[in-house]
Amino acid sequence: MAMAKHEDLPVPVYSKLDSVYGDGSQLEEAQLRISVLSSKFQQLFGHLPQIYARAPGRVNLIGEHIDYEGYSVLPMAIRQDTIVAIRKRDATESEKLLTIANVSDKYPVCTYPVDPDQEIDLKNHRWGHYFICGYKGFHEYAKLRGLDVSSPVGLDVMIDGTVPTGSGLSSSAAFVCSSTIAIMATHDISLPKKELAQLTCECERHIGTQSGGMDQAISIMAKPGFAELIDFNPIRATDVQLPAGSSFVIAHSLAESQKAVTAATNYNNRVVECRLASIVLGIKLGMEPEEAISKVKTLSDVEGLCISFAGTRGSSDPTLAVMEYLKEEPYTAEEIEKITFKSLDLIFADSASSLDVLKAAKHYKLFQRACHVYSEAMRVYAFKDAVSSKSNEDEKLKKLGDLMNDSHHSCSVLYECSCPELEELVKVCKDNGALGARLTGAGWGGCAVALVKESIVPRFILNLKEQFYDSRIESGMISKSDLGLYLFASKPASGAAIFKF
Ligand code: NG1
Ligand code: MG
Repeated sequence: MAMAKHEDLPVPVYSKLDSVYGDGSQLEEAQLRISVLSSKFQQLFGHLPQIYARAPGRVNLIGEHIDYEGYSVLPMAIRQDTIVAIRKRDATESEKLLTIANVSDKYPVCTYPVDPDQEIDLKNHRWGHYFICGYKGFHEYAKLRGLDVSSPVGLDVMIDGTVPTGSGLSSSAAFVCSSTIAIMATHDISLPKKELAQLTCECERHIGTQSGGMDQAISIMAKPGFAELIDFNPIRATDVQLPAGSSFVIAHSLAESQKAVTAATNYNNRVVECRLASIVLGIKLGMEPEEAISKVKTLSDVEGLCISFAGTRGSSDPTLAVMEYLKEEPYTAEEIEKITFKSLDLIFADSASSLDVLKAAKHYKLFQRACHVYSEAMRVYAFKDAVSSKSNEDEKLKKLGDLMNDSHHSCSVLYECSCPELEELVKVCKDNGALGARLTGAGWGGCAVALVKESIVPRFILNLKEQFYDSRIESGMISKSDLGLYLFASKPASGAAIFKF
């Protein structure tokens, strides 16, 4: 009998923590976290939780800002995660509320009605909104599948997260995925990981960022010891064994990236620019404007058209179409509308967050954004090929490092999603022997990831401490005892899991 594929299986249910946290110091830490969670839960709600669900953060090794354009990416899960403790209230219990608490005092208790159709108040960002993303998403799914959860009951919830927030390590996806899994588990519903990855991606969009599906896919489908090549449409994960003798060091720039708050000028702005670039390219490559607007959603949708373009050029590389048909100077809205024969407001009429982008934008850098996306998509495959090539370890590592450096340069110059702190940090990494270093996640702050030979990791970390962090410790930006939260080497960790003790 053929073995079921990993992505077709449901999230595993364990009765012991060591199935996820091993048997070392991580296990001890997890035991402590669970005991704090359960006692605080009992204190607040007067009952113990029924179920715990955990989902990890991730570091993206290469493939930035291309998941929402339909291109494959290559992340790995990190050990830091979010654990959700949950109890479904009895239908007879009078109080019908979603009560979301946190073990940390930094996060005040949030309450929401049990209404699955509630709107998330995006203008007033609250940390509990991420749980509601999962709550809404679960009910949308249930409705679609005709599952009977028609009279929703209250949920008592307590969260413990160790993924640093605003760091490009996907604390948000860890939170949304663990919440969704916890809610599903209390309703005795489980589904294959690939479906859950798709669902949680849609869940997180309720927060107002038009994100791709990378973070949720890796958080749910990760396997210990492997990075994953994640493909979209449909979502699929392929194991990638990283070369021995190397390590990835994650270092925080200490600039916090508040993606949910700055979406209109940063993240969603780039999604809109990519959409406009793909529509303009579609038209230039022979589509009728109306057809391009209705059919071309992403830059990967344009690729097929480039094959016919290959006839005149001898290559179907979409960057050649970009060179030929897009101009380097930024486009004004009027210039684009002359090509599309439709106002931008009408093109994006069904997306409130895109209309926010249009209001805030002065111009649109179609050439630069498209160049980044197409070249970054090729670097992901080059990275995967280099990992599995027959060359010796040193050559492999050099190739991987070069690709990471090129990726950073493209993010910084073409996609403009870096910031001065990240530039400084990436330079410090390279000066200290990193084979490659780049920003990771959305950017505009958050972390860098550096590929470092295993043998120099301790020295490398010490040098970064001296050259980047010490002055920031002195100025009181972070405390010395917290340095380990901002600077650490990471191995590929395991994906989401449910605990029932
Ligand atoms: P971060 O900012 O690291 O959560 C975001 C998106 C990803 C991807 C990267 C850029 C969300 C939830 N995630 O990651 O889908 O587009 O930026 O590659 O918005
Ligand atoms: Mg995020």
